[in-house]
Amino acid sequence: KRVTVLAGGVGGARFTRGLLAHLAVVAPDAAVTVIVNTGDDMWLDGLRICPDLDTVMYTLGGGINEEQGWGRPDESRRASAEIAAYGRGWSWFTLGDLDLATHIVRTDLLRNGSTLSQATEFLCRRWQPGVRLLPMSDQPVETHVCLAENIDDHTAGDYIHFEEWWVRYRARVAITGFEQRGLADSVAAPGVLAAITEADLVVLPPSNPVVSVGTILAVPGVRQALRATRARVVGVSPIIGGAAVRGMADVCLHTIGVETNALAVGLHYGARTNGGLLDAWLIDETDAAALPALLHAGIHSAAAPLWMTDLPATTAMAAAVLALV
Ligand code: GDP
Ligand code: FO1
Ligand code: CA
Repeated sequence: KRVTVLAGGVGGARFTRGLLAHLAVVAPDAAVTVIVNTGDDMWLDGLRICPDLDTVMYTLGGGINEEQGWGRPDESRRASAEIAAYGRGWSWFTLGDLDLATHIVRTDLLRNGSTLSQATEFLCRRWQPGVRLLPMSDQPVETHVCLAENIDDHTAGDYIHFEEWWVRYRARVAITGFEQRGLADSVAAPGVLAAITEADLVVLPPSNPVVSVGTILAVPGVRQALRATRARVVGVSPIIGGAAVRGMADVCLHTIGVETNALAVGLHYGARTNGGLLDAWLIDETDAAALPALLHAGIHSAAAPLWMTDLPATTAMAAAVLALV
């Protein structure tokens, strides 16, 4: 009846779309809460940008650019071209004109005293995502990476924002680790801990285990809430056949010393019966050889097709998650 998802951007958003489609058929009265990573958030051009919140909001609200997975379709870039003409902004980070309106409204709300939760609720009044969308925290938390080499105007040892490393350098510049600024002192946003402890099912969707789900898990109280909830906690592997399906999650995993395969990520989350988080773990059918090791580790697992190629495939994935518990 009450389902809570801990999501990043594209992977979390697409999975939740399939989950909603499946629940519409089997449990039309189910209520879904999505707790979203805000570690990718940043100030740019004087505006507060929340990439993962917007990706989930646009995807579920029917306003996403399906090809690129983030931002709006039919975008224009006149405003960012003007900002670039002043020599300001990040030329390698696209802020489309339609998307800019979202950032302007959000920043206006924040500057007038709204919390990020309140601003998100306001934006969702327009987009009607069909879920309760909660930022993981109302305090700013920003993931930075520590560079292991010199690049452009940066020196080894410098920290740069995660989005600069990810988008500008495509994660191809070596790093020594992640620093989640503000995380230790952050407080879970209103409703976040209750959404976990009072859920009937909690899903870790196929989001980046390090910089998306990992960041949410590190908000004080979240891990304990997951350990304490009477809900089943089910994860869906973002790794298929030893590869990050889209994006560079493999580099993130390598940085924290986790191998890029469905077994290693499942063991990284760990069995709830053994100090970890998972009651169950869904892996791709091509990774079925990992099932005995997962079961041995106390994680109830199954294999199913995990490519979110279209809505029917994603809906079937959500069905497989529900079938596991
Ligand atoms: P981001 O914030 O936009 O990077 O999105 P997320 O953190 O929510 O998800 C990104 C992760 O989704 C990637 O690292 C992939 O591992 C995973 N992913 C993307 N597409 C698929 C898919 O079709 N199937 C599965 N199983 N994982 C996917
Ligand atoms: N991703 C890109 O690869 N390039 C971009 O220029 C870019 C702009 C952008 C603007 C707004 C937004 O909400 C998301 C945007 N993204 C962009 C996606 C996103 O920030 C990252 O790919 C993920 O956060 C990585 O986890
Ligand atoms: Ca993200």
